Amino acid sequence: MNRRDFLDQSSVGFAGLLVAPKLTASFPKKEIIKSVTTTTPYALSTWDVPQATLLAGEALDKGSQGLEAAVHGVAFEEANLQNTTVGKGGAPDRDGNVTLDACVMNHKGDCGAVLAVENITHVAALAKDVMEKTPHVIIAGAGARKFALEQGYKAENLLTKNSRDAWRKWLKKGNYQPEINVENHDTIGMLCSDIYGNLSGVCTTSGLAYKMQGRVGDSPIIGSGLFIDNRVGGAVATGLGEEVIKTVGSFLIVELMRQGKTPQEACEEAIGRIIEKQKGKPDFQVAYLATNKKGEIGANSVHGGFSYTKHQNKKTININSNSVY
Ligand code: SD4
Repeated sequence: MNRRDFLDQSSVGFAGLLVAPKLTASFPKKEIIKSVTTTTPYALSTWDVPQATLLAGEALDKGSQGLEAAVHGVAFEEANLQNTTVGKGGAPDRDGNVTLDACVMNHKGDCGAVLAVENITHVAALAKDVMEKTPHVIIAGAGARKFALEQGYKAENLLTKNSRDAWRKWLKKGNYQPEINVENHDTIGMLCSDIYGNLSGVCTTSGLAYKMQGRVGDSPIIGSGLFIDNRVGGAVATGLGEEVIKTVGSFLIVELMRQGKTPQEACEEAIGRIIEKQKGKPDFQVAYLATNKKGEIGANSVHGGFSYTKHQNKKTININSNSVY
């Protein structure tokens, strides 16, 4: 069979699959839903990050679009040297290189991501630039750094004295395993609903502490660390990226919400999918945060200790998530 015949036959085959009725029938035609609800605007972020969530929330209150607000909010944590899992001051890989991952997705379904970027602090903004200023969705490594410098980002040493000292201490342990435990997670996943109720999101991280060089987790992978469908809702993940990727966690949650589950039910189902593959109680943490178009919010995690921050009606509060263990 020549290539042409193959393509013709496949397109017939695929077309056959695509006309399966219910997949498209129930979607509203309009991409952007401009209904102002009583709950919007609001900003949600994984973990206890009041300042970042407040900054995003205030921007939304002033009428900023969701993605601008989210990128603005997470920039605070990217520059926060006390946060050792995001941005500058993030823990390095096992060879001592700090490599950052981030992605963004807006209400139109556009997205951008950068993977394993060195020397650039504000990788969420960089992912947004990939989305807006290049014909691509993902740019990795040296290419992402080069693009950042071309865009006027400053090259910085992201390894602080504290993170270097902690890394050297870890090296002395000699077991050469990345730290995949219950406590070592603080990736910032932020979901913003603007004054029109349009949803956008961001995920930014330095990834697992002492990972192998070049390892990339779920955080910059659209559908795993973050997914938005403005007709349905949005979800973000934090925790052991390998497990999130295996279950395409954030996409799964949005699809479950599309089928009628609340954000809470959808997060619980997605955590359940991870746990059912383990033999007994997992020694790692994964947590999800989700919201839908009604402004309902849900969160769930494998282990206790996960919380999220919400800014709404000029108040910023931290809320404990429920968990399986
Ligand atoms: C990763 N999900 O790279 C990230 C880690 C994380 O807080 O959430 N850290 O797998």
